[in-house]
Amino acid sequence: MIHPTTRVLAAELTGHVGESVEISGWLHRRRALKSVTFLVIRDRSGLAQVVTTGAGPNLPEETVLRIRGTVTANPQAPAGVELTAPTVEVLSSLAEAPPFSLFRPTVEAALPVVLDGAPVALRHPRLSAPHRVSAASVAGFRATLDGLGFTEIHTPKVVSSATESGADVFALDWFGREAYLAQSPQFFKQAMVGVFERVYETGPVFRAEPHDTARHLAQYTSLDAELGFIADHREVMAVLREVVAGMVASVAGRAGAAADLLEVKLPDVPAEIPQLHFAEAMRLLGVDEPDLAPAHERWLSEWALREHGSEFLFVVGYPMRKRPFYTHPEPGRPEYSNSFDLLFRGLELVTGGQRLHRYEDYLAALAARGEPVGPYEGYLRSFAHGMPPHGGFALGLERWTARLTGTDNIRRTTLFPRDLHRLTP
Ligand code: AMO
Repeated sequence: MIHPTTRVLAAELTGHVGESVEISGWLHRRRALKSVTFLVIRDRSGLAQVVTTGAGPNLPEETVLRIRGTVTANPQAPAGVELTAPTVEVLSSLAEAPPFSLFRPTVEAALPVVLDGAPVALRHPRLSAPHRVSAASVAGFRATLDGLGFTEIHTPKVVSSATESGADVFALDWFGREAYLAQSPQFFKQAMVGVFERVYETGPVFRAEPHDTARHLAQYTSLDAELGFIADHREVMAVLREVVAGMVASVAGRAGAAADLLEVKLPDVPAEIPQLHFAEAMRLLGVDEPDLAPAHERWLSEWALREHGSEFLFVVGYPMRKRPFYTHPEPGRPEYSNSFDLLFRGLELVTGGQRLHRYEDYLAALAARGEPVGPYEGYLRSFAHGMPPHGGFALGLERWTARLTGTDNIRRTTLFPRDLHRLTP
């Protein structure tokens, strides 16, 4: 038998003026003045002020408390209410002092200090806010794709062959056999188009890239989608546009307070996101490269904002030689591909495109790259048994949240980052 809780949340107190209520949370701040002591209590909804006459209980900050008191209107108190005449019960052990003050409006500590202390540091409202934005974004991703007839799938994160490129995989011992951490759910999501037509997955992926940058992690969260019966990559881009708009709307609706705290400026998602062919991008940039460098991405983003008033830009038609073997070439211009990247505020946020779907095309693509068929045998079975034209995309969740919240480092949008140097906490 579960007893209904009598707990009232901090944000709900305004609806209970004059009543005796019970709140629970962490002692965010204790401030003793001459004749009164203020206890600020933090719970998942926000902060509540409690006033005791006299010295009040001398408890260390972060101790977990349950407090019963009378909700009293006070225009000077945050949100206009406070709890008076309280009785205080301690629920945790008396808290040790956190590595830095969690009650100050901002955190001055350097990023490594924050990350080392993450389990406690994340209690700071400004440090948890990006993760609330992230959670709301994922909810929007799911809701949009659910509405478009997609099925959510969960695929293995330990695999027997590399999915994206051989060089950047973490190898591990799997009962005496060599195995790898999955770089993406690419092959599985394609195979599941053969079952469900439209699928999506949100989950961890692993990249052993030795990049020590503000936008690379060795483990990140990939928001993947794949859909069948498309004419070409442009249908995938249209779905992606809906997804991004759904994510923005969900952040506004479900994480409004966190977004406000971080002064997030939510982007407008144009009905039609501007697009630029890779060859045209090279011409504008005045260079001739097989891929876009980070500085090129920043320049093109500024160009899209200037020319089209858009914070998003599709770059389509990347050269085939820089794309994985499953990529569909551009009809009539086989050196280019039916693939795209979506740039957002200066950064590559999404990669996607149309895939090969005929068995014989896969055999030819692997042969042309001098790659053996063996490791891909299982993957290629789907194509031997009939697959529709299809395509999909993957959006890097941490990059999205970082760009959205304007943070300088992707690690601030990851609860417990894993990178070249960091394996704890
Ligand atoms: P790709 O390898 O380009 O494509 O990855 C897709 C998106 O994932 C993000 N991303 C990263 N985020 C943080 N740290 C990293 N090391 C990192 N690497 C990539 C980026 C990127 O745009 N299978 C294809 C997708 C597809 O075609 O469906 C793939 O994985 O935001």
